[in-house]
Amino acid sequence: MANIVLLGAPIEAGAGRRGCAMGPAAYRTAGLAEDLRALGHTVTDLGDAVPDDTGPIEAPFSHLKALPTVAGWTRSLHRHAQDLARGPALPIYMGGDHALSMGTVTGHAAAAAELGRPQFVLWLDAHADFNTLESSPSGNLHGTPLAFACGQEGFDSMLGGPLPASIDPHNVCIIGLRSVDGVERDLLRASDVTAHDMRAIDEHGIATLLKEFLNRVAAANGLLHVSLDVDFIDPEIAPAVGTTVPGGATFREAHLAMEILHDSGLVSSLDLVELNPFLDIRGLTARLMLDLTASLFGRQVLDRPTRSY
Ligand code: B3U
Ligand code: MN
Ligand code: MN
Repeated sequence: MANIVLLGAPIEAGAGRRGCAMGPAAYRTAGLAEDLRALGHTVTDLGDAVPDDTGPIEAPFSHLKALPTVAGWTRSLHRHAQDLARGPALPIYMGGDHALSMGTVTGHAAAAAELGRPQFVLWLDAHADFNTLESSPSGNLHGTPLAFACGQEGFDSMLGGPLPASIDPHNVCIIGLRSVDGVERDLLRASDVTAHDMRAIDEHGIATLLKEFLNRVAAANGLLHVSLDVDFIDPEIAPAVGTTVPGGATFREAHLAMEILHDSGLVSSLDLVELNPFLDIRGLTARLMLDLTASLFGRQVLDRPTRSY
């Protein structure tokens, strides 16, 4: 059984609309800790992280939104993640928009470098989040965290200096892609990142794509951070997200991915990002995210009582 810590990261400054700051509260209300305990895990809720006060930071490009706020979150979450990665428990970061991964992924990368182990990242998302500060078409920083974590240039304002350790793009796998910007696509192609769009899922099945990557993680004795964006899932069943893109992962594809991740025993940290409870329908999306998390932590169909009517 796992020893799990929950850390809330109520950041919404990276997204184009407000509401993600309510994400951690929604996960608590829906009963994330209780669901994980019901599976036999030990769960400690550490409460919510607080962003650093960075003072004024001049944005390198004027269209960037809320850069000092996002930098404050990045610095705080980077420290939290590095500390938690050194400890015995498996952290789940309850977002918050995807800009929170600027802190979590880089914190885990720094801790992995201390251990001398390779850090792998699985990015489950409709978007690549591989824009740089310069290429971002919207100025919304939740479109940039993977580029930052992979050591793309121009991000020194985020941590107030160069990254202590970046993620080797060869150790990154994105699954679920269906919206990538022009320059972002060029950057992605020029990198060593493995990127699977929805067509790849249609043609090969999500199990094949995921297992290929997990075999690499296992062969390298790597640590695995999973970053789960709500918009990975089809908006018909996960509507509580600011940037809906049709044609996402189905209920079964998403659960199967979580079940395979559980069986691999490789996951060492998890982000749950982009839940916007303000856009939800009676807690539907929050509950789906809980159920997916439960699958990742070992819930199986036969654990659930069959309801009879
Ligand atoms: N690639 C676009 C859109 C986007 C990225 N992530 C989300 N939306 N959620 C951008 O603004 O960078
Ligand atoms: Mn994202
Ligand atoms: Mn997305």
